[in-house]
Amino acid sequence: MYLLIKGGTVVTATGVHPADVLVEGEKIAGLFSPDSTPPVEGAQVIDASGKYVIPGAVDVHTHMELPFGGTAASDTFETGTRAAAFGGTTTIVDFAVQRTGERVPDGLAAWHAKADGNCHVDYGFHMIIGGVDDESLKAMDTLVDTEGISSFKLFMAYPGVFYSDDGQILRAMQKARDNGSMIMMHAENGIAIDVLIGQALARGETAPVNHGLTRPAELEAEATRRAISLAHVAGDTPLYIVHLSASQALQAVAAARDTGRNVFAETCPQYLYLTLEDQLGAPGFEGAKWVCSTPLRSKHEPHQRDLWQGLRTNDLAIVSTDHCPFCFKDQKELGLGDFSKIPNGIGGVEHRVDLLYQGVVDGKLSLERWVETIATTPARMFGLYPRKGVLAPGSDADIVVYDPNGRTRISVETHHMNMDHSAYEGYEIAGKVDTVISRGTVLVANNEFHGHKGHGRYLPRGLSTYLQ
Ligand code: DUC
Ligand code: ZN
Ligand code: ZN
Ligand code: ZN
Repeated sequence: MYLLIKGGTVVTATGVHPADVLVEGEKIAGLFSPDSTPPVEGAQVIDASGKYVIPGAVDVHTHMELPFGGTAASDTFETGTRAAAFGGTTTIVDFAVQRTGERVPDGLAAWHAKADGNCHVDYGFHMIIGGVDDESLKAMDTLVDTEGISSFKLFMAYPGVFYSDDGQILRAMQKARDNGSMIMMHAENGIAIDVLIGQALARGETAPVNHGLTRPAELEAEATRRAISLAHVAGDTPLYIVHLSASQALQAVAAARDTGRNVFAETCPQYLYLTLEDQLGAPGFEGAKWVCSTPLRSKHEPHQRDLWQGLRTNDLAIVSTDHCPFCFKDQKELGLGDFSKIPNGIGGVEHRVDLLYQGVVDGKLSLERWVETIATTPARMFGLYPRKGVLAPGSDADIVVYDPNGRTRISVETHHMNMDHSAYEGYEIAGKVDTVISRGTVLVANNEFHGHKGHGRYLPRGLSTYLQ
């Protein structure tokens, strides 16, 4: 069974050139310059003229069905991966959770049970270690060796929930150094933040915007620096800072990278486009829609400018979504009268490819860098390359045809995520996802969904191939 994507402009991390892409079964069979494409009998042809052909995007930070603050993220693996596909994302890496008090294998089994047979696109897992002790440290080895999980997330935030203290972090980093895995860090000083939250509530400052005001950039920077130091002391464990939002934290990452360290960071579209002022300007309790951690930063500080620059210098290697959707009604509303009870998270798995393409249109990123930050580097960083993240013979045929002459208007009326609002309501993008192919199967064409749940398979991952 052949599929020929004809007449398009192929964009990869290393170049832009006209090429036809031939797919055989689930794999890419070859790329041909247009005048040398051989006739392929019986091939289904997709006309990509005037359009870009890019590797299916890889979102390495999602939270389908994450339990949080007495509720759970509103996208299931089924609804969330369908929305991902609509937005051109053909691989997700979600965070399996060891809850505090739970055993790691039990947490992992629960995550497999949520995802198995329900996904529309391929998926892998990182593991959140919610309790670092002798048993969970040993489990890290097993996960690397036999479960295809080569990255572990720790939290310097959320005391009492996911939090690890510095000693626990150091021990987990030493274990990761020994087994070759990556430590992913939620870098915010949660102990200090909890003091600020308590003081704000005592003053009667209960509105959503206080979420951001009690999580100052300096406490993200401090935790980022501390994580970098601990990784150094552990023996230069590879370290990946998640959802970086503050200029000061970016400076810490850049300084570590300038000394040659394996320190990496991602940011997310919400930090590139949304600000604290969006939250401040929202009427009543509506600001809860923009509550996420790390928080949105003020437009009166240079965070967004610096994040775009960090994407160009590779001090920010990846854009992922931290997709963690909660409905306004009954979920965000849990924080009415107390901002600290608003479930943290913004849903955006559907919009990352478009929002970053707008960065290309605005002259902030090259086409190659667009593809690199949303597909190629995520695959390399987390042991999925060259199966994912590249258009090359032998790679999975995960392909997006992107129309630079199309238009996307983001709205709750048209999105496919299981959310009753959109953090990006009314945003317009000068480009549009046209056709989405996962392992040779057309999932999205002409705005219609042709996939079926269960098509998406679990991806055991290898060690990172991005290290210096
Ligand atoms: N941040 C969020 O916004 N949601 C879930 C967890 C996190 O760290
Ligand atoms: Zn986090
Ligand atoms: Zn630098
Ligand atoms: Zn997250």
